[in-house]
Amino acid sequence: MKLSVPRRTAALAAVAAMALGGLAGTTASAAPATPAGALAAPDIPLANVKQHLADFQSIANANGGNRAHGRPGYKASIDFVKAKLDAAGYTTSVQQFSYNGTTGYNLIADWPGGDPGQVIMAGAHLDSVSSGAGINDNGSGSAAVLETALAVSRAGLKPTKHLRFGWWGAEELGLVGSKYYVNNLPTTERSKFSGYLNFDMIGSPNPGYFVYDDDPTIEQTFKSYFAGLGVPTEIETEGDGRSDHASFKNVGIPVGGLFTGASRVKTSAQVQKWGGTTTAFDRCYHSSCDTTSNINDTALDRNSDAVAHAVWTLSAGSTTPPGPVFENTADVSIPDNGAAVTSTVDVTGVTGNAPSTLKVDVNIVHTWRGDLVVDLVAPDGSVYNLKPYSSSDSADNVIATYTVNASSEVANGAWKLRVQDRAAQDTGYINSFKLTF
Ligand code: DTR
Ligand code: CA
Ligand code: ZN
Ligand code: ZN
Repeated sequence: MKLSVPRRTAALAAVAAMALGGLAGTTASAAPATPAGALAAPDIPLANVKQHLADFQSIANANGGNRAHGRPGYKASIDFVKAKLDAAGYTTSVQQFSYNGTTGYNLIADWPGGDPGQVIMAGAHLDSVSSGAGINDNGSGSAAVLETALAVSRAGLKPTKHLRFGWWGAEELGLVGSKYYVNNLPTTERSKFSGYLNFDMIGSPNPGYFVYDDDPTIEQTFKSYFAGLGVPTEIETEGDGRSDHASFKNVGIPVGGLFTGASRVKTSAQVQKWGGTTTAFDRCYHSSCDTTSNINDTALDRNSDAVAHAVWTLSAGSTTPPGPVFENTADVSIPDNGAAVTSTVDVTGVTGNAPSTLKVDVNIVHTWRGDLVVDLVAPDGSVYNLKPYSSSDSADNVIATYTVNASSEVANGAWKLRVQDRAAQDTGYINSFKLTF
């Protein structure tokens, strides 16, 4: 049992703080396949996406068979996705709302960097209906957006625009979570959105390939991707109002998205185009059989890769090679409830200032990480809080990548990772500390 210690009100100084700036428009012309100077998106590994679906299935199995609003399986899904994003260097926040007398949650994840006045957001609803696990509806969209966000992190993407990702609660009850999010965005914030991309049911077992017919630039981005695969697409006609993009469209934000079909029956002409059978695109729509066996792998793979293509293209991201790396792997013991200790890296040979996306890889072994306050101290003594004290975070170890806007700091000099254990019991040590410029 931890001793209660006043929680630090942690002002996370410049750790990917994202203030949003002015409006950026989208052009009506067709988006280039990959803008000049931007690199093509990586392939999204289908196996990774399917692993997320398997994890969603396990969560449902362990929580009454569903991941519905107001049920334990939904909050467990939020916690699952959030943990992966935190470990990948995202700035995450969980937005609570109330509906039908129960608490709902939206998860928002910001990728540090990019123009805060031009926000590209990709999202999916994370809730299922109460009758089942909701693997296609909408584990498929949630998993593809999650894996794309993780791919952004793996690539060290440096987008021109600011990237944000969202997982919505209570969509099945009427787009409740996404409406709450948009309605609580001040008008000035809404006007900074360049676009919102929605992914709801993108792995249907008898799939069609539908593209939302909303913003022309976003629509063309998806269409050209599938054309490059030689896969014909159709305009999604029944989509208006049928998923979370409607919340954004209703306030004037450009939207787009993908869909592989629900209970509607595939026509014979569509069978000619896409294969499959003249039955429902998803015969398990809103049913208990919407499990991991209710997925078409080819559709899930193609659509996951299309998500990444759109995120890379519309944010005009480029993966510039990472700069020099400086690391200290010497173990430094952390006194229990005692004085702060440091691990130092001496940076040399880097001209000018540090970047706005300085990567700080932290590896601390500890049996109750909530005890720890972790700071990055620049050569001139400026302190950047990476992790605040938490009386409730009882998990082990701090193994994370933080992205710090250190652009006001001269690069060369002694950079320190400073760690202090603020509560008695549980001990640990700094295992390693690495800076990538
Ligand atoms: N309402 C969505 C499923 C859905 C039905 N038609 C469309 C069109 C476009 C996107 C999604 C949908 C749900 O049940 O979550
Ligand atoms: Ca893939
Ligand atoms: Zn649904
Ligand atoms: Zn859905």
